[in-house]
Amino acid sequence: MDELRLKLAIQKSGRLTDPSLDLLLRCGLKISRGKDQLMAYGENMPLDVLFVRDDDIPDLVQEDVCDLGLVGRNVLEEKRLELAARGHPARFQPVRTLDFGRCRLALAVPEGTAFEGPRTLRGKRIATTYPFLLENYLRERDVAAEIVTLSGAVEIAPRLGRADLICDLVSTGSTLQANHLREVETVLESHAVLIRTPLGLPPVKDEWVQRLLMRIDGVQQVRESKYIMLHAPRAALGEIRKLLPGSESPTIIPLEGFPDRVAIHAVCRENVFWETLESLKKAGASALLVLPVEKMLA
Ligand code: PRT
Ligand code: ZN
Repeated sequence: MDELRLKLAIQKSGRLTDPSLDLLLRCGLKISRGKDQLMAYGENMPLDVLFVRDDDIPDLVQEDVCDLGLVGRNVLEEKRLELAARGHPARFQPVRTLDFGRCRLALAVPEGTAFEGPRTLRGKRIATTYPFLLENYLRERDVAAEIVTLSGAVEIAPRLGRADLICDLVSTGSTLQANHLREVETVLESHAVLIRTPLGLPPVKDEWVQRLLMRIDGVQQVRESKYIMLHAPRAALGEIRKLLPGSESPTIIPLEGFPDRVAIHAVCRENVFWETLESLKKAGASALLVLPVEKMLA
């Protein structure tokens, strides 16, 4: 019955590994994974996890080895362009944007070098590990430059005289700074995405994909969500509802012995700050309580 188990590829060891495993854990998946093991068996779901290099994840879905994958948008879009250049359509679909792996593919020039927009790039040598994304960026801006494709350590290419500037991933910017480079343009905003095969799956598998998607949505909503409880004068209900951040329909409960006051319970889909609590208090609220939300299913 192995063909009825979903296969999901995630990064074996790197920046996406921990947040990917954490997401799956929060979705309720229990896996047993030995060290250096390539595959982990889902004990409580028909879903197995394959641990691979992030660059291989789109290919595994493309070639139907895996049904799902968790990968950076940067890797995905590079692969899509590479496939297109070879005349192949991509056979993976991004189905969810995830709230980790944030970074950007950006152009950076050595400190002290002028940059006046993309036309400055004309005739320049640009080092990158993302030649297709860079080529696409240059083509859209009608700029002819030389792309120097490297497999890593892009940030030292200008110092080694191999390139005039670089196109690389940036998150905090400290690597650029350490290498005396200045970020000048964003080529692509990136974050982790869940991809799936566009192929129709057997109903049992498809049902689990839907369940997983629903759980992922729940997990992501919950991260920011808070449950808030308070007492308030009935007369201030309108004002208080307006103050509750990102809550749709609060529950209003009468308070025994206090005909003019009610209890309000609401799920706020944004963080609740002290300022909000202070405003609520000013509007007449008391007994304010803010709790984290553990799970959510819309
Ligand atoms: O072995 P494998 O091929 O699987 O791993 P890898 O080395 O290719 O990837 P890895 O683990 O470095 O990154 C995996 C994914 O994480 C990337 O494809 C991005 O989608 C995402 N990501 C998020 C990042 C960063 N942030 C990031 N900062 N990937 C790389 N970096 C690099 C950056 O280029 C710089 O060299 O990390 C360094 C530190 O960045 P700063 O700006 O914080 O200094
Ligand atoms: Zn990689």
